Amino acid sequence: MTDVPATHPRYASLRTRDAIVAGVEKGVTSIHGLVAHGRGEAFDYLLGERTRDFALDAIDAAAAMLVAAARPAVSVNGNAAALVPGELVALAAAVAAPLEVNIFHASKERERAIRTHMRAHGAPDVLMPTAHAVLEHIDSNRRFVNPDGIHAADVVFVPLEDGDRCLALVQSGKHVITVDLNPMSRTARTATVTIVDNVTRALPLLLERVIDRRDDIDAARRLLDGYDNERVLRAAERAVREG
Ligand code: PTJ
Repeated sequence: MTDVPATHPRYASLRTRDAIVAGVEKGVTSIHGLVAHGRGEAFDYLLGERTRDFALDAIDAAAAMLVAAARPAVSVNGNAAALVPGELVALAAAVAAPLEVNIFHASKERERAIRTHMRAHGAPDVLMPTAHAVLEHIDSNRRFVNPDGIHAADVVFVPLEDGDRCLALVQSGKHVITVDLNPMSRTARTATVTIVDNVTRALPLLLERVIDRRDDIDAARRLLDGYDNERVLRAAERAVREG
C-alpha cells in the first residue's frame, strides 16, 4: 500500500486506487478493472469529487426502490467488491436481498475469490452464477445468473459496469439501479435509477437512506411516482461538461 499522508490533497482518491490495486492483487478485481477505475476517476475529477444534489436525488429514489421491491438482488463485480465490500453486505442485509457474484470478464477463479472476499466482509451467503438460469437479450458471461437471485428479482442493484447486462435486465422487465460516474454511459442511460457518484461515497449514503425509508413503503412508492431519471442525467451531464 502506498504511504499517503492523510494531509495529501488527493488522499481519498489515492486510497481508493490502493483498494482497486489490492483487489487485483487478491484476484478479486480484473486487470481491466484498473482501466474502468481510471475512467471513473476522470469523471469524478470533473464532478469535483463530491456527491452532488442530482446524486442525492437518485440515492433517495434508489433507497425507495429497494425498500419497495418484492425481491431485490445486489449484484457484485470485481470493482465493487474491492471498493465497497462491507457496504454491499450491509445494504443487502438492510433490504433482505441476496448478494450475487456476476462478472463480465469470465473467470471461475475470480468468481470464487469474490465470494471469499465478500464472506470475509461479513456476507452470510453469496449466490454464484449458474448455467441453469440464463438472462435473455445478452451474450456475455453476465448472462449466467442464479435462479434465487438476479433471475427472480424485480429490482437489481448493479453498481459500476458496462451496459450490456443493464439493458438485458430492463428488457426482462426488471428495474435496475446503478452507480456510474459517467452519466453518458450505456448503463447510466439505460438504468431505471442512475446514481452519478463515486461508489465509495454513494454506498454509505444509500445505506442511510434505506434505513430511514424502510418503515414507510407508501412514502417510498409516492417518491418513485415523481422520480425522473432523465432529469437527473441531464443535471449530471451539465455538471460534467461545466467541469
Ligand atoms: O469484474 P468484472 O469482470 O465484471 O468487470 C468490471 C468492470 C468494471 C471492469 C467492467 O464492468 C467494465 O469494463 O466496465 P466499464 O465498461 O469500464 O464501465 C465501468 C463504468 O464505471 C464506467 O462508466 C466508469 O466511469 C464507472 N466507474 C469507474 N469507477 C467508478 C465508476 N463509477 C462509480 N464509482 C467508481 N469508483
